[in-house]
Amino acid sequence: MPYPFKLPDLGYPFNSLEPHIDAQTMEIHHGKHHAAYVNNLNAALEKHAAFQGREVDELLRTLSSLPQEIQTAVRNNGGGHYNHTLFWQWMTPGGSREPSGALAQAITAEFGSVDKFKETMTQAGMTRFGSGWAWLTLDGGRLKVLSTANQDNPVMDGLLPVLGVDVWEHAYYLKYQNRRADYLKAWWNVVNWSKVADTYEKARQHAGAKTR
Ligand code: MN3
Repeated sequence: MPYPFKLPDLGYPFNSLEPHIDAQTMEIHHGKHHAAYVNNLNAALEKHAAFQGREVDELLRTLSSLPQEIQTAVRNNGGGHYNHTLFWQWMTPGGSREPSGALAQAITAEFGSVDKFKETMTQAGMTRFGSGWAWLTLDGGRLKVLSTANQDNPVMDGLLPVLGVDVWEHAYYLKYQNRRADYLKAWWNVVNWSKVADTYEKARQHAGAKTR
């Protein structure tokens, strides 16, 4: 849905990712941080009717075509809205399921094993200095782990994310304080692998369409 963008429902109760992600963090992260990205994105587009028909991913792919005075606001807040909308879906209560099917095969082919992949993505999150995200993306038909600063994401480089994890302090500080490693270790317990399989399939179709 394009402008005016709306805060999507979380899809599960704030406390349902306990003990891995605490309820208060989820409530503030969704109800304050994500809500602010949505409100600020709408505010940026308010006086720019020509761009109000664009979906958020389209805005992020076409940042350089936007009026210069709103590019930074759309990048940060549109990125924030896009990233968090997926992030909530990439988590699920009672997780601990492993990838299966084509996704598991691709992960094993690229990284050697699911555990090696988790190590690689955790490392990307650990080495991102300051605020940002670690991503699994599909680039040139191959799975690739990378990280971005702030609310940047693979969409801005013409790719689609397969999986992403928020490593801003607001994602973990209440429960884990400065222990980002503990947060990332716990986070793997709530990954929604069936949703990741969906976003992998979308990324494959997107990559296939680009090369045709
Ligand atoms: Mn966040």
